[in-house]
Amino acid sequence: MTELKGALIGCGFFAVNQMHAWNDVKGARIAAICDRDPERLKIVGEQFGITRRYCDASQLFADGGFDFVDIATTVQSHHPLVEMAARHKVPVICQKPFATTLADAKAMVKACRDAGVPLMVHENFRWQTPIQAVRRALDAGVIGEPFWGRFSFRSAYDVFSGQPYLAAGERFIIEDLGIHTLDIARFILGDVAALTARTRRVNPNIRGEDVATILLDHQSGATSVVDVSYATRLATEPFPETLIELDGSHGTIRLSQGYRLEVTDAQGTKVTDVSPRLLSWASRPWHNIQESVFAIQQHWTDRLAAGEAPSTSGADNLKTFALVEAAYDSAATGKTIDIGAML
Ligand code: NAD
Ligand code: 89V
Repeated sequence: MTELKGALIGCGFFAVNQMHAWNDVKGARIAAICDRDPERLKIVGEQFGITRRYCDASQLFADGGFDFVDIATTVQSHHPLVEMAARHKVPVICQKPFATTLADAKAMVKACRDAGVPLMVHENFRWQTPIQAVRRALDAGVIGEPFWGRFSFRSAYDVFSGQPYLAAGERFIIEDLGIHTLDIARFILGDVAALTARTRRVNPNIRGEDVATILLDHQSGATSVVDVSYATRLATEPFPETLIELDGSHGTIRLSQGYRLEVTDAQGTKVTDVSPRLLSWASRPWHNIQESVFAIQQHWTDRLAAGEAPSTSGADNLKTFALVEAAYDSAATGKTIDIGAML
C-alpha cells in the first residue's frame, strides 16, 4: 500500500500530539510542516525530523508534494486555510472549533464540496476508547430504546497554562470543550431538534463562560443534558473524562469516573474497565485524548485511501457546530432554539 504524504500547518501546543500520532498511523506520514512562528517551526521540525519547513502556508501549497493537509492552528485561521486547501484540491483535516460562526463553517463545507475535496473536522472526543465502548454497549441492544441521557464534564483542571488564549476569548467552555460534549451527545443519542441552555462565569480571571447546562431534544424523542464546568473542584480531579448516564426501556448504562462502564438489565449488572491505552508518547491525564488523536488520524487515513467520507466530515460537523451557536443564542435570549431551522 502506498503511504499518503501529509503537511501539517500550526506547530503549537496540541499539534505535538498530532505529530506523535502521525508517527504511529499506518499508511500516512508527515512530509512538510508550516508555522508562521519560526521558533515553533524549528522546535517541532527538530523534534520530529521534518526538514521541509514553511513560515507561509501559501508557499507550502505552491510547492505541493503532499496528499492531504492537517490544519492544527487556532480558529481564526481555519477559514482562509481550508479555502486555500480547496483551491489547491488538497484533502483537508481541520481542528475544532471548525469556525467562529455557522455561516463560516457552511462556507468552508461548500468550498470543499465544490472542489470535490474530502474534509474532516478533527473532532476526536467521540474516538475516545470509553466513548466508543458506550456506543458499542448501546448497539448491543440490552438496555433497549434510550429515552434519557446525561453527558457531563466537570473539572477544575488548569487548562489556561497550556492554552492561554482560552482565558482571553469572549466565548470559552461551550466553544472549546462543550463542542466535544455536544458531539458525543449526537454520536450516542443522534441528531438534535431543539436546544435550551444556561451559562455563567465563575472564575473572575477569564473573559468567557466556564459553566454551561444544556438541554437537548433529540430527533429520536430522547432528552439529554449536557453539563460542562471548569469551575468544579472535586475530591479526585476527573480531567479529561466525559461521564455518561443513559436510561433505556430495558436497562441503563453508566460511564463513571475512573473509566468504569456499568451496563444493567433485568439479568443484572456487568462492569467493565474501559480505560484508554497509555501510548508510548502519551502522559496522564491527557492519554485519553492523545489516544483518540491517533484513532481519528488512523480513521482519516483509512477512509481517504478507500475514497470514503470520514465520520466527522465537515457536513457532519455542521450539526455539532449548530448546537454551539444555538447554546450561546439560547443562553443570551432565554429561548429554546430550533436546530433544523439553522441547518
Ligand atoms: P497554539 O496557539 O498553541 O498553536 C497554534 C499554532 O498555529 C501557533 O504556533 C501559531 O503560530 C500557528 N498559526 C496560527 N495561524 C497560522 C497560520 N495562518 N499559518 C501558519 N501557522 C499559524 O494553539 P493550540 O492550543 O495548539 O490549539 C490549536 C487548535 O487545536 C485550536 O483550534 C484548539 O481548539 C485545538 N485543540 C484541540 C484539542 C482536541 O482534543 N481536539 C485539544 C487542544 C486544542
Ligand atoms: O480538547 C480540547 O479541545 C482542549 C481542552 C480539553 C483543554 O479543553 O482545548
